[in-house]
Amino acid sequence: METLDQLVQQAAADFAAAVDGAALEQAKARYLGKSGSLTERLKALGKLAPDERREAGAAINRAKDAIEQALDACRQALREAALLAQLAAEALDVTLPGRGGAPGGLHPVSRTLERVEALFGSIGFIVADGPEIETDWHNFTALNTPENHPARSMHDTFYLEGHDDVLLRTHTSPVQIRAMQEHVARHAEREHMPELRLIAPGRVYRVDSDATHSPMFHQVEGLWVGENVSFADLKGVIADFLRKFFETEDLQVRFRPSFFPFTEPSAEIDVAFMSGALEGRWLEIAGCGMVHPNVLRFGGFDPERYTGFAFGMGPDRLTMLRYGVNDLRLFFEGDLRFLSQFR
Ligand code: 2NM
Repeated sequence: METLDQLVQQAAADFAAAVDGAALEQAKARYLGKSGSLTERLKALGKLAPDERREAGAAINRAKDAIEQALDACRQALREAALLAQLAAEALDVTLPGRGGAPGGLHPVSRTLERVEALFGSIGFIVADGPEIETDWHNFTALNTPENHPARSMHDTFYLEGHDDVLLRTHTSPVQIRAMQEHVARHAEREHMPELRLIAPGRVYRVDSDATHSPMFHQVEGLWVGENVSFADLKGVIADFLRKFFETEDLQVRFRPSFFPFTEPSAEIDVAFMSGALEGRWLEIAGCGMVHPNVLRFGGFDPERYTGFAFGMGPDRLTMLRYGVNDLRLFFEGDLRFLSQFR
């Protein structure tokens, strides 16, 4: 039979050879378990004479301590190895550059508005804005709209509850009224007033909702007032703008007589592309006209001395044409699958 020292050495070697915790516990059982080799020796003590028993028992206990120490050392080593393996497996390279967020982008209608502002800005138009909640006077009366005009009805215009003279603006024209009044007040002392050139982009509201109408939509209106502003200027400015906006000289522009309360004469502006999917089809794109003398007067200008032209167009529609979008509602649903195509 092997000596206790050999047993201890054998146990230590077995423990060291264990590849994981389970193997180590199995090895332990071979020595310290119920019928482990060391346990058997303890049991055998009973067969020894009492005087031999004490010394043999002490030797076995020393061997048991040594085996348990070896076991602990191996348990510790396995734990450390497992921890190192886990750390290696879960290692993060904190020096890698961050992934970052996906870059956002402007809404397609905002892109159109920026483009319109830049193109008109290049010929001296400033951008003006004003309140979306307006008075009946600024939205209708100052724009020469008769008291009984259908646009003033509750079917067409959102009024604020409890007010019959406060409403959500139905166009950005009240901005032009405010701008005219401010301009005239600012230059009241001068013999020659500088020209007023502005565009008014923004949200407007009408009681209307279907595939081609949203109760909220966008408008850009423009205004040029001066001492010799003519319909010829209007035609040149608009045609030039449209060719630049659509980035093509192959664009036909026509002015079709029409009516608006705030302009006289008035016209609808149609365009026809000379290539592409919409080739040859006339599309209504804007309204325009010479500012009505009553409107100039409400704005503070003397209509005997000053004339002006104005126009209004829908940037939502301009955006649909420029990008080939076929449903207006896509602009207002906030669906990223649609919007991210314009990044
Ligand atoms: C349009 C069509 C024609 C317009 C008129 C004015 C103002 F305030 F100067 F009188 N601003 N915008 C106008 C004229 C708007 O939209 C289709």
